[in-house]
Amino acid sequence: MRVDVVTIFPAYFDALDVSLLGKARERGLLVVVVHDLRDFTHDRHRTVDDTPYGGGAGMVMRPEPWGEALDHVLATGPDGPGPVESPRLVVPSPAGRPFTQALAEELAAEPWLVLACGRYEGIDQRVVDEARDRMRVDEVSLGDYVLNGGEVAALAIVEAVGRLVPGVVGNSGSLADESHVAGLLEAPSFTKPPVWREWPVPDVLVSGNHGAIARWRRDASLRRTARVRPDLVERLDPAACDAADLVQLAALGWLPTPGAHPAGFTYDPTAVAD
Ligand code: JEK
Repeated sequence: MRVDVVTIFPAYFDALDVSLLGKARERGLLVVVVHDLRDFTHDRHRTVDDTPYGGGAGMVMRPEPWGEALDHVLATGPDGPGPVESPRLVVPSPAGRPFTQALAEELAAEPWLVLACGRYEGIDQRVVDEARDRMRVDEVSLGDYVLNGGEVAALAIVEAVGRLVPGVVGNSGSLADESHVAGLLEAPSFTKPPVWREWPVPDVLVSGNHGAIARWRRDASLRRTARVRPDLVERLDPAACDAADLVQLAALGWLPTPGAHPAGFTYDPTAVAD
């Protein structure tokens, strides 16, 4: 996969040379090319921002350098043979749609991504609207909090997408594992020593009983999700739950929602046994 990043802070992306994705890049599985937006300015001060039309606080990124930067990126292409399809443009924005694992999986199947990192109050909207005439564009948000620019979001997106590119994650079994627990938080993990500062590892995990371990992990996962992410339990598919799941969820007050489309669960405190 080829990823082009456009930013006024290329140094943020030095972090990609470290660790797992750094190795994938050495092996050529992931090619990340970072472009400095200021290289596409023409004035002495390499200006990329201006005051907002309509007034208001802060500055907005001018469209001209962005147009030239995207023209330059499109004039190159992803490495490898085959027809050159236009890339997917991903624009981090606090006003974007949520970046999810489902979108990460979709993007991991693409040969070519472009990430446009804004700063200040964001990029002149015409850049995104014009780009939609020549490529697929997604404005995405990492979550409901405000960052100072798109770079940290772009790093997170490259990491989330990059680890899904075939051959990038060393332990291929660990990715297969992730789909069967989709929609739930994971159970806690433990390693040696078996007792640390008088805190033992849960007995079942050292029992060697693989059936009991799988059940304990599933119940721990359901309990943790119900406690910290009830929104995920509401959207759980009852058809993807076994009888023991339904017993654990009922004990936590969650019952399948009758007649709901799509199916899900509803919290009913009267269902909790005391
Ligand atoms: C891209 C510039 C900074 C800061 C004004 C007023 C309420 C803020 C833009 N999850 C995420 N949070 N933030 C970003 C993100 C932030 C960015 C840019 C992404 C480019 N900034 C900035 C303040 C404001 N807004 C109304 C929200 C706008 C992000 C992602 N992905």
